[in-house]
Amino acid sequence: MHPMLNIAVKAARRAGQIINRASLDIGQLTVGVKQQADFVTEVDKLAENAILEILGETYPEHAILAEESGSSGRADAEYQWIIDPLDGTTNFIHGFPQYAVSIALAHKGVLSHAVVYDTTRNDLYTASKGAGAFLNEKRMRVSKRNRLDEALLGTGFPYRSFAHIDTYLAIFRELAQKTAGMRRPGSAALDLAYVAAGRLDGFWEFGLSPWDMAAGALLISEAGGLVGGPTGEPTYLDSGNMIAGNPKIFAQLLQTIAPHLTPALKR
Ligand code: 2AM
Ligand code: CA
Ligand code: CA
Ligand code: CA
Repeated sequence: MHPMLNIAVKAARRAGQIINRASLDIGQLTVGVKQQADFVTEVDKLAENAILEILGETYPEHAILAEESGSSGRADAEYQWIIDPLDGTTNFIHGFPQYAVSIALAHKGVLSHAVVYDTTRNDLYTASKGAGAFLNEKRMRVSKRNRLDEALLGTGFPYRSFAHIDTYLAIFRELAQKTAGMRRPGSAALDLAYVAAGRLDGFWEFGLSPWDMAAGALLISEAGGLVGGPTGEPTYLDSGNMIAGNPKIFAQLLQTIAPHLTPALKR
């Protein structure tokens, strides 16, 4: 394992310990609301601090983009860590066991290492650019399913910004009729890990943040899948609008979604 990935794994496991310990006593959680339906707990912050401490000890010169503390470091830093200490906070608060730690490293803007850690199952998803994607010790591949009518898709409902809800629902209506099913587990990072592992054949969501997507995106591309914006362009990390899947399903998703897109979603 590459030393940088190794440090990321160490940080993810430390955050996972904090999350798992706290999950035994969710009745004691103090829940804050950042904005309407956007919740944060002290566990999100403790987990993030633990990650930042481990990364900072080893790589003090690297820049950081983390959900709870924002960005820090030099704008011209070669390396940037993109961190979601707890993806699926709403699930965590409810004791619904579907959440994860997500840590990615970008080198000169290119994703190079990724960890998604499913703390409730102790499942570790990792990837390094050019070296493949792994679930624990085992190599991951995206699914080979090539028919949309046999495909199981993951998605996330709009929850904060409802700018694209009509478009979202129109696409949902069409895909609900054209696919084998859709799942909305509530942790985007873990949904993307499932695409990489071949459990989901595709995924789509609008309005995501970079820390929801960065690690999962590298898992998918290293597992042989494709990731892009709604028209296939590579700008999803900026726009937050993301389509992913095995290559066959990715292409069919783009085709299905295209006629619904508004100008704002084509940017
Ligand atoms: P979070 O738990 O790290 O905030 C995509 O759906 C992402 O949106 C989730 O992975 C989740 O990341 C975030 N999110 C925040 N509030 C949400 C809510 N009320 N419902 C669904 N997702 C939410
Ligand atoms: Ca959040
Ligand atoms: Ca998140
Ligand atoms: Ca989070």
